[in-house]
Amino acid sequence: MEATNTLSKIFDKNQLLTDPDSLAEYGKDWSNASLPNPLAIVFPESTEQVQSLVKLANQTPFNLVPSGGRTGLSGGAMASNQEVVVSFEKMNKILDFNPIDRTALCQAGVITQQLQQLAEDKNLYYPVDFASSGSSHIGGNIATNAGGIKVVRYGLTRNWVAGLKVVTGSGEILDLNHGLVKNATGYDFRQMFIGSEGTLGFITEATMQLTKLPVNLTVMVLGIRDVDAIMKTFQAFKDKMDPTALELFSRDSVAIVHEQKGIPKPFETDAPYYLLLEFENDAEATENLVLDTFEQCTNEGWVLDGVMSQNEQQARNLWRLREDISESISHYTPYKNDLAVKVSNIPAFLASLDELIAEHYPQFQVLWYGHIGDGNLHLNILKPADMDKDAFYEECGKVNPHIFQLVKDLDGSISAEHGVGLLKRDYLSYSRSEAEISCMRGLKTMFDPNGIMNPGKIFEVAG
Ligand code: 2HG
Ligand code: ZN
Repeated sequence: MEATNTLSKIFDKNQLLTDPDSLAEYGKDWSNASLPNPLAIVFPESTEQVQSLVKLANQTPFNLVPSGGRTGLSGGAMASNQEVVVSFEKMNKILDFNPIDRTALCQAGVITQQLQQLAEDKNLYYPVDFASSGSSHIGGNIATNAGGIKVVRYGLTRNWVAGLKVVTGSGEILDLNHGLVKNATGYDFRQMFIGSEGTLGFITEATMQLTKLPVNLTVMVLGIRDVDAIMKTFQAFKDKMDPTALELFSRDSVAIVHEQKGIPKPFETDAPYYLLLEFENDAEATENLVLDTFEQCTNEGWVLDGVMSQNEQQARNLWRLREDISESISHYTPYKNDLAVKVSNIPAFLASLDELIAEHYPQFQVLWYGHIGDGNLHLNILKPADMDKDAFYEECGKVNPHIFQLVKDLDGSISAEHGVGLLKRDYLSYSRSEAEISCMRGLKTMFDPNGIMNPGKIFEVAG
């Protein structure tokens, strides 16, 4: 095959795989959004090698799909059309640490946990965190502008990218922002590449900002009476403090994590919803404030029961109630939605969504959980054991327009943190106007004139 022969001019035999098992493995991500069918997988070890590959791909031509930890849930890393998969696994080094700027220069394939660990070793903190931190890559996180469980305090991955090195679709190397805090010299292309899902170019290095370590993180899990009480409790705590996480999950989520992972329920009292609150327990006064607020919410009848961690191990165990949900439900082949509205719109959103679900999904088990502190809710519909996967997905797909219309009416997002990829592509217009999509296409043409970079992701390539 012509393309594989030419690839071996750039990649030695340790940097190129074409065996069926590797093609099947590297051609997909956690979404399993389509069938993997790549041509080859390459493992570059430098920005220059990526540049040579991109130039070759433009000439030959063939298409490229970037591959990080492949933990994506929207199909952004699926390679189903004989593309060459570019794995950043061998670009996995932290090249530099600067204690004055508090930055770490990472190659794209550095694993999130590796950066978190480096920060901790230096008595600092990399705050972007999620269940897949043990396998997701920094490059992939940036390409989807990953969110996770600490956004309410620390924001998205975007906030922590001080500089980027990218290879554009036309094979230019761009070194963007150089780690600067201030830089008012015109368009900030760095921001274009964050969240672009590899459609404009590939990230090869990133300068990541670190911050000070939080003090004595303490976790509280509260059993909540009903939907109305969720927001009231949420507000009561937000008014008094600045939590590092504020997460929601439903009774069924707890039951499944208990059944699948053996994680004990937080307390005996049954509750339809749970809130997980994490805060810096930095003074006796803080703890007293939290306990007073807890008492206030209990007296109001919003909170039915609660538990607070007394040490790190207990905090970790309570976190598992929330963090283990996604993996615990995976064998139910869930149909996933990742929705966001402004926090002020959550009550209206929850109420309408509840009605919609009761009307359209009476036959399915629906699971709620998410990052309520930043307005992001994950809605997972579980496949009945006796139902065929395709039939189930088709059924769920029919309800999408209703859900997405609701999101649109509230000026929300149809993909808060998982990206558009393949799975949300056909629904993009519920969150972005035609004028915006047309500007996106213009940008794509500018950075990737031959359309070789992760084609078909975010939007269909023009025919
Ligand atoms: C989470 O918040 C992840 O746990 C996965 O974003 C969400 O499984 C999901 O739908
Ligand atoms: Zn999430």
